[in-house]
This record gives sequence, structure tokens and C-alpha cells, in this order.
Amino acid sequence: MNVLRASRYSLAESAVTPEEIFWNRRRFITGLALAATTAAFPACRSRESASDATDAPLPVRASDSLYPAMRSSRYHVDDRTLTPANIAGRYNNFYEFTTDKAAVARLASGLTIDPWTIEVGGLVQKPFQIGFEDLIRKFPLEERIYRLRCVEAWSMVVPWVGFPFAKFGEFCAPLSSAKYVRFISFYRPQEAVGQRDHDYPWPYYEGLRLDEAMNELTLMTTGIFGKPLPRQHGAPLRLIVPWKYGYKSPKSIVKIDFTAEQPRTFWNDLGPAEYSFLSNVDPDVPHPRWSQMTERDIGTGMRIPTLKFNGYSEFVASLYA
Ligand SMILES: Nc1nc2c(c(=O)[nH]1)N[C@H]1C(S)=C(S)[C@@H](COP(=O)(O)O)O[C@H]1N2
Ligand SMILES: [Mo]
Repeated sequence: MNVLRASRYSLAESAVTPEEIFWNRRRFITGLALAATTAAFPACRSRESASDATDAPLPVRASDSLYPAMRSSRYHVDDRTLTPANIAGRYNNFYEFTTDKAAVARLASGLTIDPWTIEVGGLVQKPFQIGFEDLIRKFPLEERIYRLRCVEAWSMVVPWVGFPFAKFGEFCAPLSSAKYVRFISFYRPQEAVGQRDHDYPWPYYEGLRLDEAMNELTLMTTGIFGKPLPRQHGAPLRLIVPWKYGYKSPKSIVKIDFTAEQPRTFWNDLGPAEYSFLSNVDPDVPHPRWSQMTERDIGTGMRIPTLKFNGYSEFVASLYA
């Protein structure tokens, strides 16, 4: 097996920390200083973005001060190396903008992510709306290193930052009749060229069984690599469901509904024979057009065996017993 071995600590220290240091000591601070000056000198902004090799500038939000978050030692990946931030952030699926993975970061750079409101409804004691800046302060943030496996047979290993959906779900006080959760992404064709040009059933919609959503792994995700999510990764709020194919992890969420019936989902509606509602990672269930036995690690380029439940059997196998 061609898998690079690294101890938990060498992985964590060699791969995660430099990005954190970069962000915290230089970029975060200069970012704040820059934001203060852009108000007065808007022209500075384009110069900075041109020299910025990573991402379009994020709006300065009070929640920036919550990063980096404490790493949770419970969620680690021992048999893979962390995917570099500039590779993960330049190989994205976000069809609201384009199907060209390398162009997502550029085309998403105009998405307005502040202010951002999340609406919670359906079978809850009291439906409500909450601003992202208020939501993110309700639950302590933590960092978790997870694998992400796309149905297209590539994968990466990254440190997400967020809070468990389980805590958020409790806060929403769902009724006992609630059995599923539905997530809806933004619909803003003026800012998302893919929503104008591609004839898909926008906005993107996904769903989980309530017990899947409440599983400890399901993460309401606000950050990556020790800083707020850049737009191409689904700013300001996305879901991460690491034992399922990547399309079950919707980006840039604006609405969350608790339902009694299984919600319809975007890819299942587009290709029911290819994208099931459950979509648990499984090497033994081929996609009709390709095998799922192996995957390409986008960081190392190596082809590696795909793991049942993406390696998370100990956490989730009981959900499907
Ligand atoms: N709203 C929305 N969410 C989405 C997608 C999308 O096109 N739109 N693509 C999905 C797919 S197929 C994958 S593999 C992951 C990719 O996440 P990443 O770009 O942060 O790696 O996002 C998922 N979430
Ligand atoms: Mo994907």
C-alpha cells in the first residue's frame, strides 16, 4: 500500500502549524490593518488581492478573533498527510460558480458573505432566523482533522473548524416528529455565475436523517486551516459529513429545516441511479461509471484504497446496522 505513514504528531506539527502561524502572525494581522485602510483607500484592495497568492480578501468580521480554535485530539488521520491549503483551496466543487475546479476560488470571490442570515424552520418548537456572527458565538469552536472523499474518486485531508451539528440541533429544539434535516444553500444568481449559466435546480439542497445529523462527526463548519472559511470552501457556513461522499456536505448554507419526510437532494434528483440519498463512502459499491475501490489523494497525487465509511466505521457503522 502506497500510503505515506506519519505519526499523529508529525502530521499535526509539520502540516497544520505552519499555516496557522502564517495566518496568525502575518496575514490575519495585516488583513485587519489592510481592512482599516481600504475604507479610506479603496484602490489598495486590488493591489493586495493581486499579490495575494491564496484567496480573495474576506470581510473583516468580529468572529475572526475566534481563530485558531483548539484542536480536538479525538479526530485525527494517522495514515495520510495533510493536504496543503493552497491545493485544497484550488481544487473545489462549487457548481454555483463553475464546474472548473481550478476556477472556483476566483469566480466565488464576489460572493457577499457578511451579513449572512441562517433561517431555521420546519418541525421545531419555534422557527427562527439568526445572523452568522451571532450563531458562531453560541457554540465553542474546535478544529478537527478529517478526510474528505468526493464521489469523483479524489480525496483530501484537512483541518476544519466548527461546532458539532449535535449542539446546534439541540439548540433548535426539534419536535419528536422530526426525522430528517434539510439544508439549503444560497440563491444569488447576480453573484454566482453558475446559477445564471448552468441549468441546475438551484439553490443546492441536501439532507440527512436526523440521527446522521446528530452523530458526533457531523460538523457545522466555519473555518479551515486555522482561519475562517474562504468562499470557495463554502463560507461562511457549510456542513461536513466525513463518512459520506462530498456532495452531502453542502456549502454556504442559508436555511435548515427539520422534516418528517426524507428530503429530496440535489444530486439524487439529477441522477438517482448514481447518487443515492445515503451516499455513504463504500469501496464495494461502484458508481455506475467508475469503481470506488481507490481514490487519488490531491495533495500527494497517490492512489490509495478507499475505506468503508471513509474510515469512520467506529463512529457511524451502528447507524446502518
Ligand atoms: N452548495 C454546494 N455545496 C457543495 C457543492 C456544490 O456544488 N454546491 N459541491 C459538493 C462536492 S461534490 C464536494 S466534493 C465538496 C467539495 O468541498 P471543497 O471544495 O471545500 O473541497 O463540496 C460539496 N458541497
Ligand atoms: Mo464531490
